[in-house]
Amino acid sequence: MHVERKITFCRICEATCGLQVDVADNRIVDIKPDPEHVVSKGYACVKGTRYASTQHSPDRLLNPIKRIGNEWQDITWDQAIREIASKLNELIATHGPQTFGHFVGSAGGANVLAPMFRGALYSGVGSQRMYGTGTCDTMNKFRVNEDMYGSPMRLAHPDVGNTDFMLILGANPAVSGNTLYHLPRAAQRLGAIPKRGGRVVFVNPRRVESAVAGEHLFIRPDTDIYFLAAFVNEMIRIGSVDQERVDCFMSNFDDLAKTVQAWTPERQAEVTGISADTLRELVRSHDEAAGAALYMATGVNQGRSGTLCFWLLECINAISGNLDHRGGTLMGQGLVDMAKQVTDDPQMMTSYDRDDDFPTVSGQQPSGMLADDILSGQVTALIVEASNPLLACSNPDGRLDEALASVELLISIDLFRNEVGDLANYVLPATSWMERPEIPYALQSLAGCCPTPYMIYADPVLEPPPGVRHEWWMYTRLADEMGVTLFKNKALSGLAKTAARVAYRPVGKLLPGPELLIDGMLKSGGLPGRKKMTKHHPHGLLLAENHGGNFLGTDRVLTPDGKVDLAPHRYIATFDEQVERLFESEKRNTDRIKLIGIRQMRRMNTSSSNSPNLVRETTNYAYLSIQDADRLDVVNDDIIEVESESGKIEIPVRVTAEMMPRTIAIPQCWGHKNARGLRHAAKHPGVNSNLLAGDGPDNIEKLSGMSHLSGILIDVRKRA
Ligand SMILES: Nc1nc2c(c(=O)[nH]1)N[C@H]1C(S)=C(S)[C@@H](COP(=O)(O)OP(=O)(O)OC[C@H]3O[C@@H](n4cnc5c(=O)[nH]c(N)nc54)[C@H](O)[C@@H]3O)O[C@H]1N2
Ligand SMILES: Nc1nc2c(c(=O)[nH]1)N[C@H]1C(S)=C(S)[C@@H](COP(=O)(O)OP(=O)(O)OC[C@H]3O[C@@H](n4cnc5c(=O)[nH]c(N)nc54)[C@H](O)[C@@H]3O)O[C@H]1N2
Ligand code: SF4
Ligand SMILES: [Mo]
Repeated sequence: MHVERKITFCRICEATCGLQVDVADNRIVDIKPDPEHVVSKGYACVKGTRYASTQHSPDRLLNPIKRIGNEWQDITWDQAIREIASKLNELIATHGPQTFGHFVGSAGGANVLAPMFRGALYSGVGSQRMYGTGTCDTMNKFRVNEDMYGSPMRLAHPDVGNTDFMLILGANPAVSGNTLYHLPRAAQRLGAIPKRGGRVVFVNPRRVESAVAGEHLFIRPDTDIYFLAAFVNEMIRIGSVDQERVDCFMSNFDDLAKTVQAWTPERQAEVTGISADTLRELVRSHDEAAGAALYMATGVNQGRSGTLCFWLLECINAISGNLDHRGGTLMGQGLVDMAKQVTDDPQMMTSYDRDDDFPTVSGQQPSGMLADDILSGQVTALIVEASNPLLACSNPDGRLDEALASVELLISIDLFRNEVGDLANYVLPATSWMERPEIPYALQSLAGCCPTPYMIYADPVLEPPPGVRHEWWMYTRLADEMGVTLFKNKALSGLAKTAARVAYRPVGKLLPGPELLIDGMLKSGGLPGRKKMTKHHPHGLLLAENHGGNFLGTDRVLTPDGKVDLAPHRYIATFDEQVERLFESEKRNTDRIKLIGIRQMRRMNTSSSNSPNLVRETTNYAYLSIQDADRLDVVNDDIIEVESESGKIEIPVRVTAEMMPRTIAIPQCWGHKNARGLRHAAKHPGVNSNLLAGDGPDNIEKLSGMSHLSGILIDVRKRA
């Protein structure tokens, strides 16, 4: 057996760690961390090193399949594309283009080519109905970037290697691999901050794994808005504002100051669980640090005020003089200036094109409206790509199952027949990241969200099975068959369609495919093309360090006046309308329990559940504090009933000192009870905590369309 070692990088999470993959006969023999990768330097987690069990799973789909009643039939790609295109044209002719929806999941974010072709198909058809788990994840940040800096993709990242003070709210980078900026070896790199005399403080309702790198403070879920408002107010009171920088480079400081003036450290303490003294001490320490950065992620994004929270957090970074400053937060430079480019793309800029008052942000409509939009007849055809929204999204009492089952034409593009696939009319098998040529995530590669700037390109490690296809190919073939022009350009559209038509014929092997676009991206960044990158820089190529001082006062600030907007008027209005009101209800509910989620090292959302080498537990558990367990009279393995306004579940208990009292954590993305195409997952289904999350207008954050998935009020009792 001839074993060949190939160097690549993992695309399961945003850490994109370097990997060495030993391959024989087009199968993975072994995966190890790549010790020579320029940033991950020999780190990789178990999800990456055990990917073979997903890649070579006996459940992997190897041909397109079509559902006829309860039976599945293997069909050819010609038949699949022909039948789907014809049904789509029929539905669009009857109901108009908005009837054709799309839903993309997190794995779609790792794919650099698919989004261009997916976007081109939908804009060619004229449909804006593109949803995704982005509105379960992080759309609030894109909204704020657009309003403060002029583009959704102008995203600042902490200068982890040089900072003296980092405050991290609602994130657990040591397990999650971090999100929206590139930080492999997160535990080690954050742990280096206290070692060099700085501080890292985790603000989190759970004492998370990452907190071993620094300090930890409990905060009551979904109260970060009061903490952040008081932080800004206290900064202004003690004179921790870099007034010169604010005057030169920022607008509307007075409106910001006025908005937060009622929020004293004492007032926030009434609901957050963080004392006034602790907050004052943090603000002083932040003020004294030579470079300081605040960062937040999904735990705060998924609350009811995710956009307002990120706005205030970015204001703290900006008015303290830390934005665009070494040791603070930096604006990276990618291969191209994607942030500038998307400002010319109406699909990517915030619009209010729906009938309700929810925005489309960065190309995504609220996933929390999907069931409503389907059940009201607005969406009759839906492609779900790389996602399992039935488990990942709010699904009050299974309403999304009911909605997806009623879609006239449902298509799942996936490696497996997951729960959505099971309801679909067609499942189209896609290539895995091991089978794709790629550069890392767009935010890393094209927007430069990288504290250690570098670039890597990897050829496919494996030949895809003969019956699976890349997503770019599927979208292009559908466009061809439907008669849709791609890229609003007949010549380009013709080229793409020809490339797709011949891609799987012998002649296709001789012709360049869309990988050429990756060459184009590398070369626009002044780097060698793919061939030279693999030959000379297989472990990545370090790029010039970012020292700051390259953003404020330059044409990279894309707002109309070239200044950072510290008080977008919609935010002030929303703050005034919402924050006092929610504070009152918060005070009324201090005794009640709130629900949050947990990411687990061996599971990537729903995607790892079918891997016997990763998931051996038979169920997920509800984690609760010792105080709550005493009060509820439960011990480990007792079953509790958990009820919210939207649903009810039963789940076994684990008692732990990690949890803040009056808070329960349940690992999300479990609940594979209908997983007929995922045989291992079906053996350990666990419980879907998103049956407790509401959907529809009352459960969606108005500025970004984010679903309310964390900090949900619940009632808990021991099962009789
Ligand atoms: N309560 C609660 N709910 C949450 C969250 C939370 O914190 N709390 N987190 C939310 C977040 S941030 C997210 S992103 C979502 C995650 O949910 P999703 O975005 O749906 O992601 P996954 O479950 O990882 O992936 C779903 C499918 O992608 C398929 N897949 C994997 N790789 C590929 C590929 O290369 N191509 C294709 N076509 N398919 C592929 C897998 O087989 C799987 O069936 O969950 C959200 N739900
Ligand atoms: N192992 C693993 N890695 C993953 C994933 C996975 O499923 N498994 N998913 C990937 C995806 S899609 C994403 S988006 C990223 C997300 O990356 P992270 O955002 O770092 O994800 P989490 O680990 O869920 O961290 C969220 C934290 O918020 C806390 N929290 C919950 N509610 C609140 C609140 O109201 N306030 C505060 N301050 N904290 C709160 C939770 O206790 C939790 O520790 O992770 C990615 N990486
Ligand atoms: S941390 Fe993320 S990128 Fe690194 S090996 Fe694990 S799953 Fe892959
Ligand atoms: Mo996510």
